[in-house]
Amino acid sequence: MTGKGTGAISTIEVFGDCAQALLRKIFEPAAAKAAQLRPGEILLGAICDDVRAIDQVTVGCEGPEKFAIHCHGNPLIVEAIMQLLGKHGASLVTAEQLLAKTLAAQKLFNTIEIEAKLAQTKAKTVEGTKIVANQVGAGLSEKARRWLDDIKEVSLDQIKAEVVRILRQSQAARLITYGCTVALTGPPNSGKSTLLNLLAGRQKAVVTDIKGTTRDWVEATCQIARLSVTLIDTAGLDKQLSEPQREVEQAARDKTTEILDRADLVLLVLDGSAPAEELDGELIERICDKQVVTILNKCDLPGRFDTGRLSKFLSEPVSISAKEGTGIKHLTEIIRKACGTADFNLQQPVCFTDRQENLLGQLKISRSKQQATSIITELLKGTLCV
Ligand SMILES: Nc1nc2c(ncn2[C@@H]2O[C@H](COP(=O)(O)OP(=O)(O)OP(=O)(O)O)[C@@H](O)[C@H]2O)c(=O)[nH]1
Ligand SMILES: [Mg+2]
Repeated sequence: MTGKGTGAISTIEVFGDCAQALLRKIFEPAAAKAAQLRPGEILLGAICDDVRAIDQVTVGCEGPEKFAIHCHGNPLIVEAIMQLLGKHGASLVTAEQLLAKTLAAQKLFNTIEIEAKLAQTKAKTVEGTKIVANQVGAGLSEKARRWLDDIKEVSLDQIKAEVVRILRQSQAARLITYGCTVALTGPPNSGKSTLLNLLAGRQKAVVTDIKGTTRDWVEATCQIARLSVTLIDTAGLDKQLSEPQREVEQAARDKTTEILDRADLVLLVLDGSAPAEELDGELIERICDKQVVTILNKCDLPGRFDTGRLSKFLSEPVSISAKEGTGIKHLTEIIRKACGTADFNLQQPVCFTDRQENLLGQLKISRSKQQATSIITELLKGTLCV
């Protein structure tokens, strides 16, 4: 029931027809007299397998067949107790699966709303929790209900147009809710690592004036413009390296391209104090269909970069000095805009799970109202795989 990872205490719920019988097999109470396991009792004792005590625990008797084992929070102890329960025939479910089952059994919520309850715990920002909460009794669940109610009166094209809008807005909603990955790229020495350190608010990456300082990628999680961002600093790509460095360069290049591929947003950092050089062709190829913010760094030095030489697809460059912190507020606003999250209306209907997105993708290309009806019904009543 408690979150994954190390904590002081973890709680494992044991419930169902044979819960008491199962607990009697593995729990040895500390008190000499036999434990009654009556609802309301809290007992101190040990969870034991055949040969040894796994942990000292307290057991809360919450109901005739419902118990809470409070053990020490080391994940290894939790795992050992879970395995022991499994060995004695318990079926193991995660807290998320249990919540999904409980909510489904209550029949108070449709599937989108259950997904929203589950997503609440995963949202990485306050705005994200609001977006998800707004899909309960409103937002996407309300929209889907309306589609079903009005299916006779409304044209399929009208529904499809709404679906396209929702899918478009969902990309930004996902970035706000679950966070986004931002990759820093550009030529060597342009100041990528300096910018990473500044945005992360700590010295994560090594900065020197030697070209090619960063070889391995460096990651930092931070908040930028109210977004939860995983920033990744990559190796500056340089074609003019001598033979002994080529192998390292190639490995760094491979890693950089992989990171660029999965980034939601790319910050292309250029040195504004140096004359424009032709950008690495492979780099341009990788980022040309990505959301890119072009940055002219080192604006504290005299500008020598001719922006007219930039490829057309690159955005109007933002001038900053990563060393002195100049222009960073403006940059964070541009980042929020580029992610489509500026002025985002938290009330609007959006998808926030793959299941919903897949179904809306199908709805977008549905051929008849009958087909649309079955997709919308699935959206509202389909079963969850958690
Ligand atoms: N004047 C000035 N110098 C800067 C600025 N940003 C970075 N530098 C300097 O530029 C040099 C290179 O900075 P890095 O942050 O290591 O550059 P990088 O892009 O990570 O370089 P690689 O890891 O080699 O690709 C260092 O000497 C920094 O102090 C800036 O805004 N102004
Ligand atoms: Mg670097």
